[in-house]
Amino acid sequence: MNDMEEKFIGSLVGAVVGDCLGSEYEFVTPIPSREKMLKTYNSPCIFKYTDDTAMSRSVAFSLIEKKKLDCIDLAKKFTDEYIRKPYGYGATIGEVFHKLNNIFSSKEYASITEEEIFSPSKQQHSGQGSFGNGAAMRIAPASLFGIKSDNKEFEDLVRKISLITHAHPFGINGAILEATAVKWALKYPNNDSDLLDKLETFAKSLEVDSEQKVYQEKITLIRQLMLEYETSEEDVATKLGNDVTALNSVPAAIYSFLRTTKERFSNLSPEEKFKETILFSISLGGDTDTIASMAGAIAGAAYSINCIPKNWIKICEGVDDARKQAHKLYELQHCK
Ligand code: F2R
Ligand code: MG
Ligand code: MG
Ligand code: MG
Repeated sequence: MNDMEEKFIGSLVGAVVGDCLGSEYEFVTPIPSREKMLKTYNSPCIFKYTDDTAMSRSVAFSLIEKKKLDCIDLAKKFTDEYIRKPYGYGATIGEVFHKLNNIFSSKEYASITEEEIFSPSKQQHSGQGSFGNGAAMRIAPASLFGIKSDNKEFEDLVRKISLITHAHPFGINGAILEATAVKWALKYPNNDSDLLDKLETFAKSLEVDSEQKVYQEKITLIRQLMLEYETSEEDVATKLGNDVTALNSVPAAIYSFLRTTKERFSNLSPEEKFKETILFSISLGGDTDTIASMAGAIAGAAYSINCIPKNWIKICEGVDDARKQAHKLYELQHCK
């Protein structure tokens, strides 16, 4: 297996591990100490995955099966999975799936249009759309699939995957920035661009027509945090956020990874850096499964599958499937 395939697998497995381990503490207060956390992860249990992984699996499955983005197929896969197991999802996303289910049950599949598929998400929150982090939390497979796409193609791919459930610009832009970070990490440490510069350029173009430069402001905050030797979890959570919105979770996930590239961690092995990313992201509290899953997708891509602790791999549900899906996405992009 070559380095890039190991990074593909690292990314999808990293996302599953973050979701499974993080879900133990989603909205738990107070977050226990690192020692207590590590003790819990040493206990002989299986940690189950949640909606984050359920939706990522559908994204990967659809891209692999169709070899392109087919939004109608992906919407059907999301909906069938939700109907089969509707627990642990965002508070309002179920409305989208019930409407999609009505479309799929009342019409001939071949007659359904993309416009109809995007309509339920546009109706959410009085027509504003959702700004939850549900589009960003499932996006890593798109980074693998779009590894060779140019910026425009990549943005379109992520935007359409997001639009099935999340129509608010904050929800979509969060997914584009998370996907960009994962794609960048697949080329780390030999990437010749700086991640924050890249994200800032993307955020500027995404927010060019908006009065609110919300993601650009978060990137500035990450830059400031990167200059500090260390900042407490509480301060990072206050500055970057730790809730179920994309704006208050994607920047926290990106920082959780970037922090491990600081000089003060240069003596850590890649495995220790992956662990540090996950434990720090969970220690931020709040939406821990999702922040750890998004951080895990970036760190797993950067440090590769060999750096994900074997004892964590063993206790997380869904790792084997993530491995297989990453392998197939690798074959799709590198063995044509
Ligand atoms: N839902 C959970 N965990 C339980 C969280 C309970 C918590 N106390 C809380 O909800 O605050 N986890 C899973 O949900 C998150 C992903 O959510 P997703 O897919 O984005 O769903 P949804 O329903 O679209 O949005 C999430 C919440 O944000 C509010 N919201 C979204 N857009 C809004 C808008 N335009 N105006 C006002 N509120 C908006 C929704 O009402 C939802 O409460 C992940 O954490 C996943 O693990
Ligand atoms: Mg979840
Ligand atoms: Mg919603
Ligand atoms: Mg969550």
